[in-house]
Amino acid sequence: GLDIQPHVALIPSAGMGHLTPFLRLAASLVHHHCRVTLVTTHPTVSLAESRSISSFLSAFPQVSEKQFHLLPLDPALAKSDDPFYLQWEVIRRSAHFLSPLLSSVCPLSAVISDVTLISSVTPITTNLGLPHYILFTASARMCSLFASFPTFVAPKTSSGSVQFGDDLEIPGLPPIPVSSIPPALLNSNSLFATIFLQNAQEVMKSNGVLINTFEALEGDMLHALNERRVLDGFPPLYAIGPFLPSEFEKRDSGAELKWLDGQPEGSVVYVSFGSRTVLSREQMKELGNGLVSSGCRFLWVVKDNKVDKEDGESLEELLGNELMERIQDQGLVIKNWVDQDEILSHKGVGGFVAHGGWNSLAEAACHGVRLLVWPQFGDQKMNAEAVERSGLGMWIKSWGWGEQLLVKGDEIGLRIKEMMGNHLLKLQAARIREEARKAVGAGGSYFSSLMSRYSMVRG
Ligand code: BUP
Repeated sequence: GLDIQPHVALIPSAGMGHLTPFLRLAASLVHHHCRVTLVTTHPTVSLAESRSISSFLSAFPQVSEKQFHLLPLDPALAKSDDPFYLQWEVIRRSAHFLSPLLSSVCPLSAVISDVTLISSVTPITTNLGLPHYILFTASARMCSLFASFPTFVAPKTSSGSVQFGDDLEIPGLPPIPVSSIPPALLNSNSLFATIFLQNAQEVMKSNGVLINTFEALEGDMLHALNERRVLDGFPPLYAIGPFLPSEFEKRDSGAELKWLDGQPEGSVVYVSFGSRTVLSREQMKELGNGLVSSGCRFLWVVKDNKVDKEDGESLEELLGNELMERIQDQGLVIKNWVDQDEILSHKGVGGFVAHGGWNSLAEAACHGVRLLVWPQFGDQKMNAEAVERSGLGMWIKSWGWGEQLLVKGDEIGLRIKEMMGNHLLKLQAARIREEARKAVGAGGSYFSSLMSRYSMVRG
């Protein structure tokens, strides 16, 4: 029949940066009358992930959960010390469980899996004859590197290091400086590079790539990819962003909101480095000094552990009493998980100092909050470049990668002042917000019609 409800299985990967966009997509699919099955990995790396999954499932009882129990991994077998990259590897090594799991939820119309899992899921969807879509969880600019990576890695040196020229040339686009490439990709023996390469090869077999971005943010990249100027034969890229947070993500943010209510409009700098980035203690203090010296009001979310299951230190221990005292009149410092969307949508907030995780940047775009991006690792410089190109924000190339270089408080303070005082950025951010509003509905209905086409074909 033509009116069969489409049924989509979603397979997210590890880390809030990957889980959050999947849950937002799931919520949007439900609102567009799709049936959704969510594959949940057990265990998760962080508490934030397991909490987020539980609140999602209680908010959407119509979504079926399929529990995916992972094999234990001997860390000695995997070449990484990042708990999130290790979990990607664990999921890959447990992928044979996914086949019976997905067969048991047939009839499915399509499977959407995370970009980190493509090569594990492709054989299964091929075997089951199911359309397979990929959710790419970073910027379209990062996607262009992903698409073209296999053509850049050969030939390798014996040490496994990849020989790049000065810049990566992508026809018709500004080149990607080698200094912006995720450092882990420069050594093709690293776990990250191995997974990245396999997935970039296998993505070619997928039916399409979904991405949380929109025309006003990354129009030129989207066109280049879809006109196959980046790579011949790359699957269709569907810009279905910006993804919106959903009710299940609400947290009690009474204290932050009360403080924000007392601040002048657009005066506050929000500072957060995402869910898995920890600054060194020394860098944390310099950032604190920089925020104070900027003269701006600020709301700073401090993180002292990569994985939130571990015990942390108190703010006094982390920052010292002297700095804490100087901060008091000017800012609010928090160590807990905050409702970032609520904060970014508050009229008191005018700027955001961010690490460059794509979800955070897209959220800033949605709320018209200008950015100072300070990339720390992975795809974050690529994302920062996208933001700079769109006009939404700035980043300071000489700061280097977060772990490599101590940036002094005075310099940080100056740049924050520059970002907050930049009238052009403010105007552009407001314009991008308007465009984001328009893009929301379009992306959602576009995707739902794509999905119903599949249910018709298969129904
Ligand atoms: Br911290 C924090 N509250 O306190 P990114 C984060 N978030 O809502 P990441 C909160 O987590 P990767 C908090 O709004 C965003 O949706 C935030 O994702 C939310 O960075 C998400 O910005 C964080 O992509 O992941 O966590 O470093 O590096 O994988 O992108």
